[in-house]
Amino acid sequence: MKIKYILTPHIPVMIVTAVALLMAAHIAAVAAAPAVAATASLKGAAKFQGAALKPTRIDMSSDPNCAKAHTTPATTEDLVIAANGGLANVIVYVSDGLGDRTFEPPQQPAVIEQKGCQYKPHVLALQTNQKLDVVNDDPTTHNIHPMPNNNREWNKSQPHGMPVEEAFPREEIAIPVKCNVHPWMRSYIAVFKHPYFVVTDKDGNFDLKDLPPGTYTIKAWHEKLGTQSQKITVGANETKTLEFVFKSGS
Ligand SMILES: [Cu+2]
Repeated sequence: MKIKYILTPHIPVMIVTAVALLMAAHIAAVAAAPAVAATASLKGAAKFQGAALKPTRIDMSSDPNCAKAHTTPATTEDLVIAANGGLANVIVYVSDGLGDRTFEPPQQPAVIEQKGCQYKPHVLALQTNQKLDVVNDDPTTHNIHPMPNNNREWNKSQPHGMPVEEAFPREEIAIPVKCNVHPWMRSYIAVFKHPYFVVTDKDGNFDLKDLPPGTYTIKAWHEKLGTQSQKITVGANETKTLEFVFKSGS
């Protein structure tokens, strides 16, 4: 009976505490939920201006497992130009204008595949601390080796099917990546501390969505043709068009 007497007065206190905690959690959740804010978008294209350049063939004869994967000769992807002049593999991103906002990495991992002894995609962009899944479905061993300036360098041998998981904690545009086994294998990985970036598609087009309205410096990066910059102001629910023209040798 004595024990009961001691415990009983605590139960209402515990209930009150639990209710208070639940209420606090609810208030915190409501406060943390993002408001449905009006957003802005930037749409456009990267173009190549200059003499037509043919892609370079890759000789994969040193590894028959790589050569066998191609029915037509594989070509380099450092300059992919569409028939209309659209330039692929350009990273278009917010370089300035976000103030001191901070962003959590997305739950979804970014994925880079080694397919037919080439990196897919050739240019990948992801957020700081976002998980990177490196996939090797080729019937050969690769050795993925990013060579960063601002992140830790790593170098991993990856037999067929073996999972490799990594992440880059610091912003860097962009990290050259090579395979230590196959010298023709090259890609770039760009790391951003915010989610406002996009890579142009095979026709050179991009669509940068869900931007907070504001004034931004937008940059467009290409591994061979350098970086271009434009300043733009976009309002709530507004879409603006941007074009970046890259010239051979510029
Ligand atoms: Cu390789």
